[in-house]
Amino acid sequence: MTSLALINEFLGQPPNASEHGYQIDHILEFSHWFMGALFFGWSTFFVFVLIRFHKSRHPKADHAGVRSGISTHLEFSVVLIEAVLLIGFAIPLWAKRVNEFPPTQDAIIVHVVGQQFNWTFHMPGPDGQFGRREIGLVTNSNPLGIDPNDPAGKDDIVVLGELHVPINRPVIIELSSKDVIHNFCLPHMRIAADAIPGSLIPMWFKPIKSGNYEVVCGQLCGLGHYGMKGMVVVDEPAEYQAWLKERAELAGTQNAPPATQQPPGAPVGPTPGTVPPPGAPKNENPPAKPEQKPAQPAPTPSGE
Ligand SMILES: [Cu+2]
Repeated sequence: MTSLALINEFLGQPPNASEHGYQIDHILEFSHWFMGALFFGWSTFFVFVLIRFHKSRHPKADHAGVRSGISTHLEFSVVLIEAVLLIGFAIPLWAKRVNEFPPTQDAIIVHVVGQQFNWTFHMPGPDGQFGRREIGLVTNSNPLGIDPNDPAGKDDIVVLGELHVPINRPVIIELSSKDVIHNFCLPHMRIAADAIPGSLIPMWFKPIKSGNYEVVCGQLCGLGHYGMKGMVVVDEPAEYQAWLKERAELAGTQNAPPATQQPPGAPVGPTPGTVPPPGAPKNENPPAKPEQKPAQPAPTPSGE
C-alpha cells in the first residue's frame, strides 16, 4: 500500500477486491490530498491577509487592491487541476463503467431484485436462460414471480441474501426493485447503483480476491433499511461450481412445489369438511369456509 492510500484507510474505505477498484481509489486519494492542500493553502493565505492588511499597517483602505497577479495564477491552477481530474479521469472512468460492458459469454449474469428489506438473486440455471418474471405471480414461495409455464424458468436459481460468484470472471448485474428505490452497494467492489421499480439497471464488476463481501442498501428505503444487508461470496472456480450444482439441484423443488403441498397461509389441521376421528384433539378456531353464511342467532324460546 502506497503512502497515498493512507487517506483512504483513514476514511474507512474497505480493501479493494475488484479489478477496476484501484482506479476509483486513485481518484479518491488524489481528490482528498488535493482538497487537503487547498484547505491548507487557502487557510494560510487567509491568515497572511489578516496580518498583511491589518488596520495598524493600512489605516486607510486602498481601492486599487493587490497589484501582483499571483492570486489569479493560483486560482487558474486550481481550476486547471480540477478540470483535469474531471475530464481526464472521472468522466472516462465513468464512461468505461457504463459503456464498456464485458462480453456476455464470459460473464456471470445475475438479476438482483431489492425489496423491503432484503436482496434476492436470480440466476438462469443450467440452460443459461432467465425465465419470464411477472409481478402478478409473486407469492411467498415464488418471490420473483417466475412464470411456472415458461420452460426457461424451470431450472432458474433463486437465492435470498447470499450470492456466490467465481473469482476473476466479470459479473453483470441487472438491478431492479419490487417496491421502493434501493441502492445495491458493494463497497469492496467499488460499485453501487440504484434499484428502481420498473427499470432494469445494468452494472458490472470483476472480483479479483476471494472472500465474503457485504452488500448494503445505499438508499434510505424504510424503517428496516439498516438491516437490508446481503452477502456476495467470491469463490474459487471449483467451490463456485459446487455451490451452483447444489443450488441447481434445489431449484427443482424451489420452483415447482409438489401438487400436494399446501399453499402458504393454508390452515393447519384437518381438512375442512372432514370429520375428525373420535378422540382426536379438538381443532381450536376451525377455519371458516368462505361460502358459509354467518350463523343466525337462534330465536329465544322464552316469551319475555
Ligand atoms: Cu433498501
